[in-house]
Amino acid sequence: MSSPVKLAAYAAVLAALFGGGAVAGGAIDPPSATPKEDDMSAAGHTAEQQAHPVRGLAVADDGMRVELATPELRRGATEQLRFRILDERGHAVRDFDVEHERRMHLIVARRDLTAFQHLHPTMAADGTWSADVRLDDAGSYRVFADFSYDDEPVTLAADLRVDGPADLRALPAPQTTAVSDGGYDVRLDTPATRQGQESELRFTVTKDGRPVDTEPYLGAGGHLVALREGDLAFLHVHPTEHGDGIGFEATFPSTGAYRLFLQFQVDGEVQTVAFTQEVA
Ligand SMILES: [Cu+2]
Repeated sequence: MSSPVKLAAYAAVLAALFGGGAVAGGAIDPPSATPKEDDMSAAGHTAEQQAHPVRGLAVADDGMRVELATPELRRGATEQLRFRILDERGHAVRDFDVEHERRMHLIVARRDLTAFQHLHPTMAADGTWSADVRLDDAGSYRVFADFSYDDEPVTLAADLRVDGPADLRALPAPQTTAVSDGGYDVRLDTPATRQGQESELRFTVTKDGRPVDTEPYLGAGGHLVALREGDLAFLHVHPTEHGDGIGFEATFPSTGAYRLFLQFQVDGEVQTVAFTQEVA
């Protein structure tokens, strides 16, 4: 690229960054002014990201890495989990996009998928994110930092240890009904799911046999995290607007078992419920 063209492109990127940053930054976070190099032009990234049906298998991807400052937490105590997202030069990224109403979604899942937490950490001025978390069971956990940067969805993940005797369990067999942590009955209706094909996952919530009106949560009818058994690959799913209940579209990239963690809100309280999904 010749110099004038390169400079023009760089200026356009800066304008977009500062323009977008000023609007979004005013809403929640202190504005960040970290200029990007011209290699951040996103055209190549977009196609590459869309070709990635699974994420969350790596600590580093697409020029960013997650650095977990607290790779070990004590069992049964409220501890502060801290991490940063670093760019290629080792600088903390601070100018995240707002996605699903937040700049950062933090998922903590036990390796055997028996434990799941979805947290919204807060960011300090130096780019360090922190969240209080309490893990009552020893074992190995996966920490997913799910965010959007430069209009690209990114999910990076790192391992977290909780020391002590660990009792690992097998994944529960698939069932079409489950009870949320707050006692709501949830039914999962899904046609047979096949690898590589888009499937619709539809959840309906009842209590004592009567339908329950759920409230919007994170800008949608609900929030769904799908993790693959074996490697905890993190699937990207899309909420659907149409139909009854809470619906999502998901494409399972391979056969095998997945654990679906649905969250929805009723009377201001977030409910969590989990299902096992077999994919043929
Ligand atoms: Cu979130």
